[in-house]
Amino acid sequence: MSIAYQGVLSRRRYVVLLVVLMSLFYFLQTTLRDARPSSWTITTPAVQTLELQTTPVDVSTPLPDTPSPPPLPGHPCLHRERANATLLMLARNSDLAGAMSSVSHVEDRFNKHCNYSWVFLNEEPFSDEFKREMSNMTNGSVSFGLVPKEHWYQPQWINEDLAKAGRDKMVEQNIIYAESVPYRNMCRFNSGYFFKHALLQQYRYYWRVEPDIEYFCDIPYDPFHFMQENDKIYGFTISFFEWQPTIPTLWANVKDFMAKYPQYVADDNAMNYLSDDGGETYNLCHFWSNFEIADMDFWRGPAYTAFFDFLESRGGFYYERWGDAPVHSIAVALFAPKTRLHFFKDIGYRHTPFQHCPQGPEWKANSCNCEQWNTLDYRDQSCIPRYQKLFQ
Ligand SMILES: Nc1nc2c(ncn2[C@@H]2O[C@H](COP(=O)(O)OP(=O)(O)OP(=O)(O)O)[C@@H](O)[C@H]2O)c(=O)[nH]1
Ligand SMILES: *[C@@H]1O[C@H](CO)[C@@H](O)[C@H](O)[C@H]1NC(C)=O
Ligand SMILES: *[C@@H]1O[C@H](CO)[C@@H](O)[C@H](O)[C@H]1NC(C)=O
Ligand SMILES: *[C@@H]1O[C@H](CO)[C@@H](O)[C@H](O)[C@H]1NC(C)=O
Ligand SMILES: *[C@@H]1O[C@H](CO)[C@@H](O)[C@H](O)[C@H]1NC(C)=O
Ligand SMILES: [Mg+2]
Repeated sequence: MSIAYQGVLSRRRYVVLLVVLMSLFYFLQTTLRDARPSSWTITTPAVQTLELQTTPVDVSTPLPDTPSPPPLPGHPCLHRERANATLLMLARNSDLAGAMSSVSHVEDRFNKHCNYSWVFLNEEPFSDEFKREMSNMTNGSVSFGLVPKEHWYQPQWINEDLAKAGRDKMVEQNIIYAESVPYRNMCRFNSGYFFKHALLQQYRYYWRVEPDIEYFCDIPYDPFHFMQENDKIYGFTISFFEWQPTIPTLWANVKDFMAKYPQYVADDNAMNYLSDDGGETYNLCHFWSNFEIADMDFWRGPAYTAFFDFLESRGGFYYERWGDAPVHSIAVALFAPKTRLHFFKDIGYRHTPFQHCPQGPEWKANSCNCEQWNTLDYRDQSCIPRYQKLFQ
């Protein structure tokens, strides 16, 4: 399937969705005008929803954390060496069309200027077609890695009867991917193993890219250099609430871990992003990990190694359905000072069904092609208000 054909399909779908959402938006704007929040509302919804809420919201200028670098003449990699970093995609051979679409977005908006390498990982060998198509889409070096079996499949020591009971319970609760073991393999791999892959040992930073994502804006600076120069370990674009039934005992285990290893809990951490009662309960906020620009040396370090090993020993990746998003988010929020996190608010990004569209002057400067009202940031569903409150 050609990229052009994919583009037409997704454009048509996007237009239909846009029309539906806009009608809803205008309907709600007129009928719910009195309910308009005067400032950010901080509430935990009882039920998570996969649809963008369309109630009008205040999209006033966000509070600054670390500002983006000022625009430089020319492109982001002019007269500059590449950072110690790679683009990274985990994919199946069947993801080819979506993978091509994602790579073309990243190349077009950023990497055609820089030639950062791409690493593709899969628990099965990539097809010749997949390798040929990907190699043709970038001038960066491209490598294809096989995930070792012990980093992917459900370990022998997991009690399959218990795991099956956990999956069945989630099916009853209508949880997405409730019955899927491969999905659990993927979440566990992305939580604790990808950065151990041989092909990634030579790199410090990675930028995670999934099939079928979109970038809306030019990225006029190098986010890897930004991370390094500002001592950041974790960058995100979208933050909202996790589905509680996928992680019933995760927070209890996090509390056990903190009690056992208090030395890993950072001073000036971002606990108030994760919890509204000082750590007693988890408010379900997490960074959506399908976009991540992060430092693998943090994942490889003592705090995260101890944390992942502890969670792994509890079996929750299989008995429940712990996601790599809450696991990563909880770790970076607790085991590093909050100043080492970064909201890439100038990077326009979509992973269906949510997107982040820049609100400031960079929308125009960076040739964004998203609708500014269509952004998750200030909805009741978003955790960005809690993140920004950390820096008030
Ligand atoms: N090799 C391989 N990659 C997988 C597998 N399952 C998921 N992935 C990849 O893991 C990442 C996350 O999987 P997704 O299926 O996108 O999960 P999601 O983002 O929670 O859900 P979607 O809404 O379906 O996108 C993507 O990069 C997928 O390509 C698998 O069984 N094998
Ligand atoms: C990227 O690769 C192309 C083709 O090899 C080359 O012409 C270009 O100068 C490279 N750019 C950078 C920044 O490495
Ligand atoms: C991709 O393939 C086309 C022709 O098939 C070729 O002209 C082009 O140079 C290739 N691009 C890269 C980056 O390899
Ligand atoms: C690779 O670099 C060449 C020379 O700069 C350029 O013409 C071509 O478009 C680039 N290919 C891709 C896929 O960026
Ligand atoms: C890049 O980072 C990795 C991980 O920290 C390190 O092992 C490697 O030596 C670094 N490479 C360079 C060229 O600095
Ligand atoms: Mg996905």
